[in-house]
Amino acid sequence: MKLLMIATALTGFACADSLPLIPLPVSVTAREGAFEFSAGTAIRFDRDLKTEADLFAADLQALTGTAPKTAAEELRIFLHSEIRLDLDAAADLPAGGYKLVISPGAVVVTGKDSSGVYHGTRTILQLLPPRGAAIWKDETPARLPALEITDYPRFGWRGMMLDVGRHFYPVADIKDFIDWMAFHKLNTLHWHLTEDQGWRIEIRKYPKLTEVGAYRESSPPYGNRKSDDGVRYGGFYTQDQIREIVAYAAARHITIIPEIEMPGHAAAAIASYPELGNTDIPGYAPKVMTRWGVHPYTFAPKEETFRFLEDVLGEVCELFPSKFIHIGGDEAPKTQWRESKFAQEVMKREGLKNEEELQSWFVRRIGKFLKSKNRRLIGWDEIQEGGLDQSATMMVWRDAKWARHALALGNDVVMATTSHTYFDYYQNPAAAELAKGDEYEAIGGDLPLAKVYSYNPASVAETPAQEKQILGTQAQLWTEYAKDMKKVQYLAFPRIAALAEVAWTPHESKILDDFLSRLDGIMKHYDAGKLNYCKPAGPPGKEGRDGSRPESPVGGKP
Ligand code: TNX
Repeated sequence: MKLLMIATALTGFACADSLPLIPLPVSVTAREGAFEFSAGTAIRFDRDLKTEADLFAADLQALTGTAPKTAAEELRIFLHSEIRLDLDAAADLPAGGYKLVISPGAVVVTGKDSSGVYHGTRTILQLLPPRGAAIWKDETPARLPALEITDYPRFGWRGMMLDVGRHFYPVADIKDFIDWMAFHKLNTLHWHLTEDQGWRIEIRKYPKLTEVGAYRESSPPYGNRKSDDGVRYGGFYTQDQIREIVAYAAARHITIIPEIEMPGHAAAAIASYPELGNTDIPGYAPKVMTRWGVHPYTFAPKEETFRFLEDVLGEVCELFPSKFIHIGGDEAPKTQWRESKFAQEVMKREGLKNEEELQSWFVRRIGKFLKSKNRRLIGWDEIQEGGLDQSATMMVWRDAKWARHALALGNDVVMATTSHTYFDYYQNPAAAELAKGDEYEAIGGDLPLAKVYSYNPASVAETPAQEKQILGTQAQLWTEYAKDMKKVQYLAFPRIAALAEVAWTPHESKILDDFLSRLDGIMKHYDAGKLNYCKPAGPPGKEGRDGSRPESPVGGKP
């Protein structure tokens, strides 16, 4: 054992797998020696990489306490110790890919594009000791093992969905969440901005959406989902805040995909502008909902609604440069459309056989509008139930059969299946979590870390062409049971690490035990960043990885 440790110290590391990197790079080759990184190490950058260089410099300053010198490549100043950030558009790498060469004399990151360079800098940060580690205080250089990494993502869509409708998080919390996504090389934040229980985005043309729709009169407390706390709750993001967050994410190579829910999960919007609902049904009385679950309020299929939605989406398109705009489409009960004479007349007029077809007709109209804005429509998998436009992308959350259905029709798909990506489920046994207090309540169901890790989003594809239609995968953070960012973190981490590897690393390279040992290193970064993550419980009857008993898995109090 001692001999092995000495050998490791000499060569830097014994094998690639022992490097604390998540997601695991595509290829790592060990070389002789190490690069000595210190506060004096400078960053030399290609002039098109100023943003990446500045962000990396700030990250390094957070470690060493000193802002590293940065110099554009064309300034031929001598730097005695440097990390070089280069671009090589001709490099034989997929988009987002990079090469990292660490040698005793220098560290060089070469990206296919700027996102590749950014990913390379995240790898370096994972290789360095975390913030606050003793080494940063005593001024000994940190040793980066000499190596060559060639790395690129498996999927172009590596995402997290965050629901801010059920609970609302301040701008600073969203930025912090984005930083942690970037640390894991995730690149898509699907921002679920509207819900029955709250509308969270300022729309200039319709001020009541936030005056009325952003507030509810009560919420269910933790531990008793069928009751009411009687406390008014709400909040929303101004357009300036949204621009700020979009720019913050973009600098970190994360695209934000906004979601505006229609025709269901729309009670808050309908409460703000009641004329947009099915006003001709008995007992029509929309309000911002105070309980979770599925509610019957849906937009009426009338011209006024389409004008409203196009105006809203017009403002959304101005705020969000993403190619995709998410229009929701999930869990839209058909009860009100069945009851509404007006909706039934529209169905007759348009020759639609049932309410599912009415939803597809609704979605097609919105799709046409988005196309006119040069955007692509994406929606939850229910939007295919009544027929589907070829250009629509399907976000599959229910059974894999809906993925197969969309793939067979030739549509693109993002895999977001409940079985493997619902981070609002328990990651340790529910009884153990609830024993710690009501604030540990999750929606239900089990989704342990290992199950997330086992996910193969492409398993539904039957041909290589279908495999290409799978754009990627994302995890969902529905936030009925996450009143603050601490609880969001507790649900998200460390499962986010498993998802990141599912989305980035070739499926054949994934080995659970190896992932878990690398996760030990990543958790040191979590600790240093004061992230409120859930410590995974060990196998039944044995001590957990952190020494705790599985009956009482340790986790910071949310
Ligand atoms: C279903 S998944 C929903 C959400 C809930 C979630 C809870 C989907 C597209 N809709 O509205 O928050 O279940 O797990």
